[in-house]
Amino acid sequence: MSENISAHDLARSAASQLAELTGVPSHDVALVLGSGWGGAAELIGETVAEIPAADISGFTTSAVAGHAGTIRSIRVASAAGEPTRHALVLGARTHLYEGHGVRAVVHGVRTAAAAGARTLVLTNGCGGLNPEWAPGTPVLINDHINLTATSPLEGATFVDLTDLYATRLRALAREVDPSLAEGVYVQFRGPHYETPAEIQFARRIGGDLVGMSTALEAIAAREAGMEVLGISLITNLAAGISPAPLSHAEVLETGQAAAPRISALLADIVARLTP
Ligand code: 8IG
Repeated sequence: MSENISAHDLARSAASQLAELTGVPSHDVALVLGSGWGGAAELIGETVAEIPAADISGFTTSAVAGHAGTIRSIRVASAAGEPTRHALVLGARTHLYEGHGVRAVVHGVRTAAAAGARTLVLTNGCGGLNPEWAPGTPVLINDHINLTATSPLEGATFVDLTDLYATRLRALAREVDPSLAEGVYVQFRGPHYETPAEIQFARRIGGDLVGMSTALEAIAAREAGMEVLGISLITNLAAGISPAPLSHAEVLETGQAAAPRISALLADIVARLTP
C-alpha cells in the first residue's frame, strides 16, 4: 500500500510543479499525443507554456523519434461566452517497452488527474486489422484488450472498466466527424511488431487495432475517475494483413500525411468537450 501512495504522491508533486511552471493552477482536460498526432497542439488553442518533461518529477525522456518530450499548457479556443478551459498536452509518452515499469507509463495520466483534468484524450498510432481501413484513417477506440500481462493498479484496487472509452465522448466525436469508425484496441508490450500469427490471434479475440500504448493509461485514468476518449490513427496495416513488411519510417510518413486532418479533428473535438 505504501508503494501505491508514493506513485500518487509523485503525481501530486509533479502536478504542483506544473502549476508553478505554467502559471496555470488547474487544467480541465489532458491529451496524450501519440505517433502522428503532434500537430494537433497548435490548433487546440494558444500555448501558454511549454515545459521539457524532464523538468517535472517522475517523467522519463522518450527515446522514440516522433514523440515530443514536452508538456504544454494550452488555453482552449472556446466559443464566446463559454468559460476559459485549459488543456494539458502531454507530448511525452512513456511506453512499457522502454523498461521503466508501468508506474512510469501512467505517471503522465496521474499527473494530469492531479492537475485537475477530468477528461483525458488518448491518441496513438497503431496497426489496423481491417483491410478496409487504409493507413491514415482515424478510428475511435470503443474498448481494449490488455495483452501486456500487467496493470498500473497496485494492491487490491478493483476498478470497473465498463464503458472505459466513454460512449458520451465517442458520440461527441462523431458529431464532429460522423464517418469515424470504432474498434477494439489491443495493447501488446512491443517493441517488436506482431507476427502474422499473433495478428490472427488478435482478430479472433475481437481486436481491430494493435499498438503498444493506451490501454494501461486508460486504466489509470479510470482509477483516477477521469472520462476517457481514445482515438487511434492507423499508420500501417498490421503484420500479414498487407503483404508489405512494417517499418517505423512508414508509420512516420503516414502520420505526417494525415496530420492536417487528424489535428483539425482533434481540435474540433476538444473545443466541444465540456466537463
Ligand atoms: I504506429 O502494427 C504502430 N504501432 N503492436 N503493431 C503494434 N504497434 C504498432 C503498430 C503495429 N503500428
